[in-house]
Amino acid sequence: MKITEVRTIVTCPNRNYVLVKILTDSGVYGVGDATLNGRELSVAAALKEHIGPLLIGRDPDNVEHIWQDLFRGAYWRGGPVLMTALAGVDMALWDIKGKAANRPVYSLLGGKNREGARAYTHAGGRDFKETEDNIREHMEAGFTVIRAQVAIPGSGGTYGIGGGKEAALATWTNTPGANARPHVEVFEPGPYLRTIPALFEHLRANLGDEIDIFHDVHERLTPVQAARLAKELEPFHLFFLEDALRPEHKESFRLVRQASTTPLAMGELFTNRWECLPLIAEQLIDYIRCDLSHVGGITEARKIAILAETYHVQTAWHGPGDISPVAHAANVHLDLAVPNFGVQEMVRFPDVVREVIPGGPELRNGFLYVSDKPGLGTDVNEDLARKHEYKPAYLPIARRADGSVHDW
Ligand code: CS2
Ligand code: MG
Repeated sequence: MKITEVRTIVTCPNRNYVLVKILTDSGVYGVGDATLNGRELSVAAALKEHIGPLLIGRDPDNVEHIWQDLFRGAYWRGGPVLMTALAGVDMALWDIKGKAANRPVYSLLGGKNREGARAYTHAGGRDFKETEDNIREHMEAGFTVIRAQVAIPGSGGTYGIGGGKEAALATWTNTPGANARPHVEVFEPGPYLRTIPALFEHLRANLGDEIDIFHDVHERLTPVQAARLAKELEPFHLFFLEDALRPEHKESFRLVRQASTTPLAMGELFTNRWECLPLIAEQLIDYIRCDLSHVGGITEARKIAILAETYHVQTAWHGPGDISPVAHAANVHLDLAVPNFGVQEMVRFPDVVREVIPGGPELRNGFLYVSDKPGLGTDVNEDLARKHEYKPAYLPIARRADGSVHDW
């Protein structure tokens, strides 16, 4: 089999997605996800101008060889743009491999360790009661793990709230279009550090101990602040505390780890296994939560999972609305296969996304399932995709009250 064409498809059914379609001379094709939220066209250009042409004439079965060629062979390596482009190619190649072998991808990864992937979704609210009510709705829908965020007084809208139900939808946080500008939020550690322990005290008092709940810090704290938060949250038994620190400062996790037994998760901003390695090998985290679309795809995430398994670290792959159902399917194929699966983040995609990019995982009673179709089971409807043109859009920006830049 030979690769004959590499198509880069940029579409905006509800938000922007970048898909890679790799076609072969045998008629089999594969589809991968190369979406990088807010930087979509830079990945599309890397694919169109630099990476796609290198694949023509190659045998798509040699996934690892192509991966190594694109990662190391090009001298310039790593970073979110190139690793997302590589991830798109990698997923499309695994899709082809599965279709050619007439097996679903999980089967090629070692087969099923479990039937479904335990999933979590997002709850948010303008106050504690609204977050609590939103959690109750998710529990009624079958979820047993739920992320809880709440508006912080004085922040002008805080990451992850979106006012109740919207928190669990794959929607925009700002209005896309030619004049789009990032939404600016204020982040001050004082109100934040007072609010979050109080939120979890409220949730445990009203929801009991059984439901697994947790919080996403979104890399906003200093090491000592994160240590304080982890310690103060300890009585409320979080499932994990997500992304407490900036991705640059792996060594700072030692401080947080020493301060408490609150389980820690990290990784959605990492782009390769070497970034994960110190946290895994020193057992400074409990969950590694890279994004398959940003670490170079299934090939690299599988290696990260194996490293993690060696050190009692479980997986919790990033599954937000800004990656497409193709990447969500790749997540679940890997979730089913690895022994050290922990939990899978998910969002509900609106119908329009499911029409343009069909075949994503299905949720039943709090678990995600993929189809037994050969490959990833997902596809892109190119005619429909063309009708939904790219719209510029940005992630929000967090600033301190004095106007200086803070980590989002
Ligand atoms: C979040 C993401 O899902 C998560 O845990 O941290 O929503 C994140 O903000 C976006 O993926 C950024 O693109
Ligand atoms: Mg997160």
